[in-house]
Amino acid sequence: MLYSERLFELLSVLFDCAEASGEVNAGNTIVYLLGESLVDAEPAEPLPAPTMDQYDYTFMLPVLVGSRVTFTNRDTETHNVHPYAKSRRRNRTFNKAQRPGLVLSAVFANPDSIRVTCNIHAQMLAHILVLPNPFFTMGTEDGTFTIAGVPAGRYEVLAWHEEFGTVRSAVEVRASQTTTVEISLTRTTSDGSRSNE
Ligand SMILES: [Cu+2]
Repeated sequence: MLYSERLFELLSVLFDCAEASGEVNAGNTIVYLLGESLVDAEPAEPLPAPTMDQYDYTFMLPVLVGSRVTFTNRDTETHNVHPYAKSRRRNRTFNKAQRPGLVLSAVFANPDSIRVTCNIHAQMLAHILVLPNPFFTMGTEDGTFTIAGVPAGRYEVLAWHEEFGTVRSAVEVRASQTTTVEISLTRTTSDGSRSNE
């Protein structure tokens, strides 16, 4: 197939946070696709190098398998980066102090959902989703998402939010058109265990 014949599609996802309160930020949602054929597909644009910046709040970071994550500390206090991989065989777990300005980095080699805590400040909690293909995005505060350059095909689309868990649905992305998916996250869709996949 000639490159010019390759069909790239746009998948847009509308986020509808039914029970959104002032504390829930739709932007803190990771939306991603799963499908065998996506593993070797090229993203529409190169992915930015993932950075987890510590600035004293809860946040999420989607990461492509095998990419190097940089941890920065812009606060004036020492933090501590402590990722909990689901299993040690899947990804490295470590626990390192991080003085202001110090930069740490790590590579997460397998798909995983990783909680990251700071052992010094109990309120600090972050999440890294390590994903098997580059077709993912973070939401925006108005609840809309766009994943560009998705090859035509049938996929699973997943939305993950710390408070709402994971919502899955099926999507068929057709050639030469924009596919729209509406996803509703409510507290009842969470499995209650707060785990994510
Ligand atoms: Cu801290």
